[in-house]
Amino acid sequence: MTGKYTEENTQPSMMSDKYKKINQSVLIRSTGNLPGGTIKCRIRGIAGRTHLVEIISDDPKAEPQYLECVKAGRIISKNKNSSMTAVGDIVAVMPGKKKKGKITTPKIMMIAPRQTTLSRTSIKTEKREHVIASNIDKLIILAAAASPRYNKKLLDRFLVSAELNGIEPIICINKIDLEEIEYLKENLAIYSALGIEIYFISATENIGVDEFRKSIEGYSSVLSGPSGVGKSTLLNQLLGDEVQAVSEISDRTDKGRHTTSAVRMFDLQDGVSTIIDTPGIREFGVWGLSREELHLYFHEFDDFNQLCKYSACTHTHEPYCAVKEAFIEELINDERYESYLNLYETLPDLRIKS
Ligand SMILES: Nc1nc2c(ncn2[C@@H]2O[C@H](COP(=O)(O)OP(=O)(O)O)[C@@H](O)[C@H]2O)c(=O)[nH]1
Ligand SMILES: [Mg+2]
Ligand SMILES: [Zn+2]
Repeated sequence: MTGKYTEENTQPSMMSDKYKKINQSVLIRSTGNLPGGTIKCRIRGIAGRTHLVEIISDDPKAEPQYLECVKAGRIISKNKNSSMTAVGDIVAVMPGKKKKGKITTPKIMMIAPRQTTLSRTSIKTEKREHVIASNIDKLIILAAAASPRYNKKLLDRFLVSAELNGIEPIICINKIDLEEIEYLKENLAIYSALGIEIYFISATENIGVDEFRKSIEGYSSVLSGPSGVGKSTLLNQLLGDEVQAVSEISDRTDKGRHTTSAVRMFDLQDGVSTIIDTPGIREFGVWGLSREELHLYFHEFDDFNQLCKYSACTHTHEPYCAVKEAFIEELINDERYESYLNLYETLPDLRIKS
């Protein structure tokens, strides 16, 4: 049995809500009625125009069923200012129909509002949200003890982004076979002090992987981090090889170009947990946050925020700033404070200039 689309995701259409053209190929409107016969699916991979989706079944024991589909010309979606589709999205798909002896490609008719997203600023324009993955519970921030050594500024960007989007972050330091564990624990102690889960593992030596797996069991997770830190190696440890093959997808319809999906969803062997693999990122621009709000995501500032002389203190240059004083007195970790200043510079300033 497959789920029909009749629930909260579809809302009665509003008179004023017309389809709007957002680019050359798609018209969207934010609400509306779906035609009969659509089925509820989850996007597992996107390569070019091709979307690999899994049919969401009411029966948890049913064999998984997959479809390759494309976006319909008219879509019901609230994603006007963000990636139209993303891995993890719940969608309504109209199955292929017989036409002149051929079967038409199934089409995505509606994208359900996203519960959570892992987003970054778009490479093309800062005004658009680039959604890496959606509807996830946990963000696994994978970094390496060495080659390449973790970058705390990048960890901090991921942490801010996770909290901003309501995703629970987990820091996972791989390749601990290459560094003294005591040193690592001390160097990263600030994160456990902030209440963030942190694991020390070696994917090749299979150290700490089972313990780490327990932290993601029962959840939808997304795996992110720079390239070379061991994402593929860790995935292979977490999954059986045969499970991986299922999500292979490439766009064969694009003339000449053959793209493979960089972001893909996999199932853990327990049959409930999922993990989304993402390509290695070098830079990560936090999306949807202004400079003025940033300090709310650095929780070691919580005790000092209210004590600054100026209520709109940005904790960067103002006199009588309690946060800065705490930093000078070494009550606030110096690398975290530097990270704050660094991130602050990259975020938009929303104050009205007079
Ligand atoms: N020493 C060591 N090397 C590792 C470990 N995990 C992965 N590697 C190596 O790091 C390199 C990059 O791994 P890969 O999984 O491709 O990283 P990805 O780019 O994040 O997917 C490979 O040569 C792996 O064998 C580890 O725990 N210890
Ligand atoms: Mg890889
Ligand atoms: Zn201040």
